[in-house]
Amino acid sequence: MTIFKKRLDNLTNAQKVLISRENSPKEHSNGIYQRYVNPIVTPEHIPLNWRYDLNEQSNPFCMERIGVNATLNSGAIRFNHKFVIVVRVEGNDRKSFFAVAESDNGIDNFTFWERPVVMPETDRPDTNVYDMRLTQHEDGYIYGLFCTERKDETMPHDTSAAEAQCGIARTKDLINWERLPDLITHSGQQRNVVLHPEFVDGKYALYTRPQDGFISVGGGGGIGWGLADSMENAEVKEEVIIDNKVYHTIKEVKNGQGPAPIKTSEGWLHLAHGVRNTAAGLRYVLYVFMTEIEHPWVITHAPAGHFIAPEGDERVGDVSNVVFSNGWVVNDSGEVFIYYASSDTRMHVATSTVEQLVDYVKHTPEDELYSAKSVQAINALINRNKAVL
Ligand code: M1P
Repeated sequence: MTIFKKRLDNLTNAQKVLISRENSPKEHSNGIYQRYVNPIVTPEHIPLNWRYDLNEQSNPFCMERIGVNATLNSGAIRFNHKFVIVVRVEGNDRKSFFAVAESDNGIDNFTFWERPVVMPETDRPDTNVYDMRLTQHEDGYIYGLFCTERKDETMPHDTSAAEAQCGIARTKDLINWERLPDLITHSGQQRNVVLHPEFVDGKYALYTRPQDGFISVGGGGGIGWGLADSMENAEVKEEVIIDNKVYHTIKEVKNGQGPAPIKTSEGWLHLAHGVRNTAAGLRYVLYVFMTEIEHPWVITHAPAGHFIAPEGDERVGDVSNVVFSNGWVVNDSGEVFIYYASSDTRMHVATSTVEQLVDYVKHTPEDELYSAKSVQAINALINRNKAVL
């Protein structure tokens, strides 16, 4: 057997085993959500014909020609009775693009569609696109809002100076995308922009994240909120901050809306990420909050601290100590599938239910911002427990 045939057989078999293996819940759960043993999508899940020249004549050593470095921050949607995620695939060349993968049960056997997404461009080509938030809007379209990154032309000599803005595209089938002009806001840069699924006062409503620089939000930051008359030429003229960065919390340095919120009988459930600084660099965790049904910009419940923080192997990757989510799905039974990436490297799922998450937001104490108050909260719990035991 030739080197080519042997290697290709090995690769094909290994990928089959990887994609078809069952995922199982991890032993420990905090009662709020359930983690799973295996990541759901890794670079090894990427189809071989995207990475290898499969012609033995032109690739006798069966070398990988186009490498994939990471599969991360994925938008998610229930589509044609499948769990569908739009994965941020990052090549070895550092360029990210989108690719759709689907699963029947939402926790394993994720398989990529035939080709990556061909995203149309505006007059200003995107250097890099990533972190798509999918919203099934009541206007009938599925919108994908994502970060479009380009060179910051105001700093021509700084080869790492970049500008982040919100790219907008819409689709009905997740294959053919109509690119719309980038969102206009009156902040320097934008990342983590998410479209609310319903009209508010007859307008499109957007969660934003204004920032002064590309990495640092500077004096800006917080999760913002604004309305736009249309998505064909989306402009948020007035942006208000609805969830601020706060000193000595998990969102001290920056934060950002995750996926579009889930509507429940008690309010809108939101998933977001918060960032603090440490001697080891930035630490990204996920947190949850709830807003009023009629006023999705008004927070009603904000549990203290993180909801999901990097754990075990999740802590290590390209950008270590990071969990990030821009996709979750609710099925017909009210089960919630939370798709999150660890350390900008691979995708995971955690499951919960709407009922559990509503209980979590309503009954987890809020952050009272002082150590003494945290001790008071624990003592109050001990006292309540003494009364029942
Ligand atoms: O590297 C961690 C994350 O950093 C950015 O998030 P934010 O804009 O909140 O800082 C994004 O680049 C995100 O893709 C990345 O996972």
